[in-house]
Amino acid sequence: MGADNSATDDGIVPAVDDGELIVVSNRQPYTHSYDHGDGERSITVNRPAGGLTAGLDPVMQETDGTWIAWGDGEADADVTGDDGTVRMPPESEAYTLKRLWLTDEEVEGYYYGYSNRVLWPLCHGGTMKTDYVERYWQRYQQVNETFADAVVETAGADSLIWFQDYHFTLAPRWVRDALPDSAFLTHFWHITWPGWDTFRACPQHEQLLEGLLGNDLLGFHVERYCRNFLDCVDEALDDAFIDPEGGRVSYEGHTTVVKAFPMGIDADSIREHAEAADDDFWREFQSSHGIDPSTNVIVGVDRLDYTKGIVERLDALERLLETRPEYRGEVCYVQKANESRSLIPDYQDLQTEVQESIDRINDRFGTDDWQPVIYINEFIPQRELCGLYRYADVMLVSAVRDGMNLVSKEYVAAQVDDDGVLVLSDQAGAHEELGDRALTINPYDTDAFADTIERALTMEMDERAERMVALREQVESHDLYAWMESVFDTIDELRAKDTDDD
Ligand code: GDG
Repeated sequence: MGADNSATDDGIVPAVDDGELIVVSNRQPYTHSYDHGDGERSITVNRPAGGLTAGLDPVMQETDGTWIAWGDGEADADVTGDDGTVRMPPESEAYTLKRLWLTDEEVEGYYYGYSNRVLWPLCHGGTMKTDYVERYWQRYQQVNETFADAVVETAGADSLIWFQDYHFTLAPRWVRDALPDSAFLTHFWHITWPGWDTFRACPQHEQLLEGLLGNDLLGFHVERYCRNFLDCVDEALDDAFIDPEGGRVSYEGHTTVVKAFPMGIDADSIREHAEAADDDFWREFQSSHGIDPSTNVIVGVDRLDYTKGIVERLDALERLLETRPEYRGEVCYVQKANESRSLIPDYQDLQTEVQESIDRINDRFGTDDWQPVIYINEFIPQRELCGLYRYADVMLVSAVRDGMNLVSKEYVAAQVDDDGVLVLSDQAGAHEELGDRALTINPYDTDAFADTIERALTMEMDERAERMVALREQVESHDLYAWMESVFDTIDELRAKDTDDD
C-alpha cells in the first residue's frame, strides 16, 4: 500500500449502503480559513494532515457518508449551507460534512471545561487536576445533546454511527433511545480508561457509563482499559450484567460489546516521507538548528501535555549530562512540542515548566558551540517530521500515562535505515506491542531513565538493527488499515449476528 493509497483501494469499508455511515468527532476533517495573501481576502481549505482523520476520509468518500463535527474554522460558516452542511472534499464533493456551531460559552464548558479539565485528567489518573465546575457539566450535556440531535436527524434505520473519543460520552445513549435497533452505534475511546478506584471520584460516573453503554460496540486501545471499564460498570451499575470473558455488558435490555483495537499508523506513508527526506534534508535541518553533524541526536515529539512526561524526560537528560560529563558536547536533544489547550492553567504551567527546564539545562551545560537542547515549538510539515524521526539516533517516549502514543510507532516506521533506538515508557499503550524490542523506562525513575538513555546511545549497530527490524515488522503489519479492517469486520460480524437473532 503506497502513500497515495487508501483503505478503499484495499476494500476496507464497512458493509453499509451509501449515506449510512456517520462519523462523529470533535475536530472536523476539513476547516476553512481566510487567506490574506496579495492584499485580497480569499478562503482556503485545510485538509487532514494524517492519522485517523486522513485514513477515514476515503472511507467517507467511498460510502458518501456524513461527518458531524464542531465547525471551529474562522471561515467555515462562509462556505456552509443554512443546514450546516458542505460537501467535501472540494474537488469531488463525495460526502457531507455537517458542522455544528458552538457558542463561546459551550466551547468553554464542553471543550476546555468538562472534556479537558475533568475527563482528560480523570482518565489519565490525575484526579488532583480535575475541576468539577457545575457549568462545565451542564454545557457538556448540552453539547452532547446537540450532537445527538444532529445524528438522529441524519441517520436512517440502518445507519452505522461511529463516535470518536471522550467528548461524546453521553450522546450514544440518547441516540440509541431515538433510533431503531437496526441502527448500529460504535465508539472508539482514544485515551486510557482508569481503574474504578480513580473513576469513582467523578460525581457523574454513573451518567458517563450509562451514556457509553448506549453503544453496541465500544473500542479501547488495549485489553487493560477494557478490563478497567468492565470493572467500573460492575461496581457502579447494580443492574448491569457483565460477561468479562466475552467482553459484554447487558444493561437495561441492551448489550454492549467491549473490545481492544490497538490503533496503528499509516506506516507506508511515514516510510515514504522518511525515504524522501535524504541526507541533504538532514544537513539542512542540522545547520538551521545549529546542530553539529558529529553529535548524536535524541528526539522527543509531543503535544505539550502533562501526560507526555516531558519534564520527567528533561530531568533524565539533565541527570545524564550531570553524572556523565563525557556526553557533554556529544549529544543533542531535539524537543518538538506544539502548544495545546493553552487556555487551561495546567497547560500554561506546563509550558512554563518545560521552557524553564530547557533553559536550565542549556545554561548549565551549554557552551559557545554546543546547545544541549533544541526546542521546536511550532507545527512542522509531515516530511520534515519524518526526516527528523529517520535521522534521530534515539527517540524518547516517556509518557506518564498515554492511551496508545502514535509517535512511538511513527518513529519506528520512519527507521528506513534500521539504526534508531526507541526508549519507551511502560505507561504508554504502545508498550504492549513494542515493549519487547524497545528499551523500557519508568518516567519517574530518573536515574534508571538516564542509564537507559546511555544504553540507547551506546547500543551496537547489530543490536539496533535486530530490534528495529522486529519493531518495524510489528508496526507495518498492524497499521492503520489493519486497525480499520479489524473494527469494520467486528461491526459487520455483530450486525450480521443481530440480524440472525431477529
Ligand atoms: C490521543 C491519545 C492516542 C505532533 N506534532 C506534529 C505532528 N504531530 C502528530 C504526531 C502524531 C500525533 O500528532 C500525536 O499523536 P499521539 O498518539 O502521540 O498523541 P495524542 O495527540 O495525545 O493522541 C493517544 C491517540 O489519541 C490516537 O488514538 O495514541 O494516546 O492521547 O501523529 O505525528 N505532526 C506533524 N507535525 C508536528 O509538528 N506533521
